[in-house]
Amino acid sequence: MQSKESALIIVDVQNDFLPNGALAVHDGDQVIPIINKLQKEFQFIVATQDFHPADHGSFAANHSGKKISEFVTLGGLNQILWPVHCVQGTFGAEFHKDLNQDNWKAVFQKGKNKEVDSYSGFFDNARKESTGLADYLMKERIKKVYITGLALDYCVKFTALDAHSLGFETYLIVDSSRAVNIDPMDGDFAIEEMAKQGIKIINSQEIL
Ligand code: VGL
Ligand code: ZN
Repeated sequence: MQSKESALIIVDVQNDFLPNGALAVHDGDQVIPIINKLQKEFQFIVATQDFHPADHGSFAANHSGKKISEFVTLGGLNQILWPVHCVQGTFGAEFHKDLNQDNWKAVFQKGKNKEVDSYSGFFDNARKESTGLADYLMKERIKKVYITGLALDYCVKFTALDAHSLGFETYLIVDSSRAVNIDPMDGDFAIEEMAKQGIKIINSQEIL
């Protein structure tokens, strides 16, 4: 069992990021049994949820003449365009039914402001608004965070980078995470970038 100072952060294990979902991550469903085992080792568990309004600016469908994986400017930032995904109130935004939610302390939703995307579970991409996750973890005296889920090259990576920059001792549990891999190397590059920043890359076996 991990100490009371450790938190497991489960990132975006939602139907739209799983096989047959709108923004399916290859083999995304394979993370679920591992995450359920990991949850038994943590006394403190939180989850993040990508939770967009239907008119969100990250959706290609909301920019006439633009296609998925093309770019626009959103919130003053370069924004890649995604298929419509994780729309509030839809099945795609729900957590997978096999993911154990019984011991979660809280869920932090992100991507609710249509004017800016939000990959990290802590801040939007412009770092203007916070979800409250950092204050919550600090108030609960969490010192170490273990981050896993979907997708490795987007929301997991940015959540881990923010956790590290906020001063948490940060671990990426890599075998219970999968990348979108718009470019086939994106997942590998994401791991390299996290490691270079000082995030510790581990396998679930090191905990289980
Ligand atoms: C994500 C792309 C768009 C993620 C969310 O959860 O990694 N990726 N929205
Ligand atoms: Zn999204």
